[in-house]
Amino acid sequence: MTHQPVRYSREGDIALICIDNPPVNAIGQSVRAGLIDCADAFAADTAARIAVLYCAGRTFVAGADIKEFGKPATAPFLPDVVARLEALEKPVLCVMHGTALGGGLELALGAHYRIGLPGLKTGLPETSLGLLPGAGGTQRLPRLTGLEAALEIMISARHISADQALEMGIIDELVPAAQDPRTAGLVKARELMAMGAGPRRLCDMPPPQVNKEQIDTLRAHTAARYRGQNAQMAAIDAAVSGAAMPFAEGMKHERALFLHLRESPQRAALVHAFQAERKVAQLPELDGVTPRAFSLLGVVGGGRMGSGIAVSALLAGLDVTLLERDASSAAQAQQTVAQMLAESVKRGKLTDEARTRILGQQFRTAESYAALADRDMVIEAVFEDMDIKREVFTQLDRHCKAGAILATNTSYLDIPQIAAMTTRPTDVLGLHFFSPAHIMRLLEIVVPKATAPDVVATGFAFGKKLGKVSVRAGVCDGFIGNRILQVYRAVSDHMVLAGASPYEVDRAVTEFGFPMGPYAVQDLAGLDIGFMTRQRKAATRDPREFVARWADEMHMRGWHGRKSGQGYYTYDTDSPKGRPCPEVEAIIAAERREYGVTPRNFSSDEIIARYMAAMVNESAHVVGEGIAARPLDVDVTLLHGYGFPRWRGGPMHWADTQGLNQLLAQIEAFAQEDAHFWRPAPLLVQLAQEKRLFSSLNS
Ligand code: 3H9
Repeated sequence: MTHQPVRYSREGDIALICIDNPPVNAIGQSVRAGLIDCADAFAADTAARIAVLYCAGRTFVAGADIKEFGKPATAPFLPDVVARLEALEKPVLCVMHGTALGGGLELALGAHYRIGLPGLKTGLPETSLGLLPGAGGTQRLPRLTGLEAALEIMISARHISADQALEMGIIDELVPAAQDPRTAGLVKARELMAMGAGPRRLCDMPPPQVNKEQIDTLRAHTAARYRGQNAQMAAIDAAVSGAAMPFAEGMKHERALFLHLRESPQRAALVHAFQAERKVAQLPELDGVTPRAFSLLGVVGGGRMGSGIAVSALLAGLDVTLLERDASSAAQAQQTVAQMLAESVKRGKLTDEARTRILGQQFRTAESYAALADRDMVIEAVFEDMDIKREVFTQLDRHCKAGAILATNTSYLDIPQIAAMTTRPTDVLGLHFFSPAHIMRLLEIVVPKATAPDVVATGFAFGKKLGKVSVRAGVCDGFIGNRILQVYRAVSDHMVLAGASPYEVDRAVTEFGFPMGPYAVQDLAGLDIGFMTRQRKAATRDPREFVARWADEMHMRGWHGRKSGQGYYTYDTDSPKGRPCPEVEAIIAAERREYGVTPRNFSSDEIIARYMAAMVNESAHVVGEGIAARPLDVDVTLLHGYGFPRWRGGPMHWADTQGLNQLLAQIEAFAQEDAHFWRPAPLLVQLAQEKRLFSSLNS
């Protein structure tokens, strides 16, 4: 028998409508059609007095089926399905469990009564996918919770807890003890029948009050916070306009706005980002490979990075021993970890009791490698120096048990060389965290050729446990992210030498959607970091490569960026975020004179054209060389580690929207000026010739 995604049955005088569409009961065409059939069956079933709508599996409906976006919409449409349910003459009770999101909550709002199971999370996260709630959410939720509360839910796209849902009236009741949705529904349905409850429709409720002043403030705030994005403002428009119209008119307006957003490039980019984040961990090399144990973790080095890694693991419930070289460094590390955990309590990520328990039972510092003998996995996070790493890995090899995984958090050193310091190179891999490690979600899992498949699988299982987005990277200087970063920073310096100011570059880049431009980022990281990187590379650098000496000059003057109050920008109490500095421009002007450069103007468009062309071209090199498994791995890396605007999908997705031929033509034109820097990536050339897109390599 073929699987029916929606089933109708009856228990006594209670009709049961069960959605069963794994994994998350998303509402696709077959579910919509099934719901209409079941609503008709219930209406015609004279023995049924009430219907219980619930879901099989781990969750109520998690939303409309994302896979249908980008394809022509097919009837029946979700707003009509919800309306059909709401219009029924007999009461419908909805039981929500798991994650009832987007179209799932909208479906529930069409029911006449709603109960939630413990652990329920609900919300309208459509704006995070570049959409607005398009099945009545902008019209029904404000009638239930008031306009402001409903708008906050839609704009933030956040998940609301069961308790909050009860408080806001989204559910009528929170089932006190864990029950399955069907049983909970039957109990509540009997109670409703005993009370003689009839249909209760949100569409019949009066529209919400509109406080114009508050809405104006919200609009201004939203426009600033979600700069460049369309969906949040459209959601406000749908809900506010709907409050001044009859329900049916409001629904029409919502639908028109929804369909417009559905076709938008921002929706395509945001859905790409959502799907790419899930696909990064789907790699053929992991199929059927069982990860090793990793619940007992060791961390070597208790600086900010090592402590952040320890905290990230502690928050995920792992047991951590942190090794430092002496008692005073260990005490310092203990303090840093305690402080980070206290901050997590402040941010609401942890209770105070849990913090005490973690520090008492899950965490300890040590000063001897022998303390790491029982660890399943050890991550080294010490200073970036090969001699120091040699000492660490020699000791780890000596003391760690057989089968323990030895990981390095290096951001650029040669991992095969580190692995060769041990007698077990198959057990070595890179786990490259981003700072602060307990907050940033990106984890590059760097895989030397010799690494055993179950060690790679353990890296991914570990990343998942920590709530990270893990991306597989091959071995090269900078792996995926920092390698691409070096190139788009370099092209910025090229433009500054030719006449753009660092402030013009930063402005163009932030207007494009990055939270900060490359020079503001360097100030934040510290100009001393860039100086050390240049020193490290000096010996092996190709003499044709342009290296800005103004950055060295700034470093020599003690200008280390934000922390010293002066970098590319001047930071003081008047300008905590920094203001342009004429002296920086003078230093740059002197260098232009040395090179005999007559400065020229750069428009924002030209800055972005060069910046993005450099980023895309290097990304294509990275994919072509197999450093990134697919274009989507580059996108996820740049989205989560480098502030790439999510609503543009990542550099490879963005490149596809621009047309690869056009990008290649630009790069070839730039190569006329500087053939050394602008080397068109063979993969880009090939795809452009074959009229294919980067996305063709994602499946
Ligand atoms: C909407 O509803 C529009 C309506 O207003 C209007 C209509 C007219 N569709 O994340 P996971 C897949 S817009 C299809 O790994 P978790 C997901 O790709 C939608 N598939 O699990 C993955 O597949 P795979 C509004 C979906 O436990 C698998 O399910 N809703 C959908 O970490 C497991 O997902 C949202 O924005 C979907 N809607 O998290 C909610 N959702 O195994 C989006 C998930 O092949 N979803 N899949 O990679 C989520 O936030 C999370 O998936 C959820 C589960 C919290 C539900």
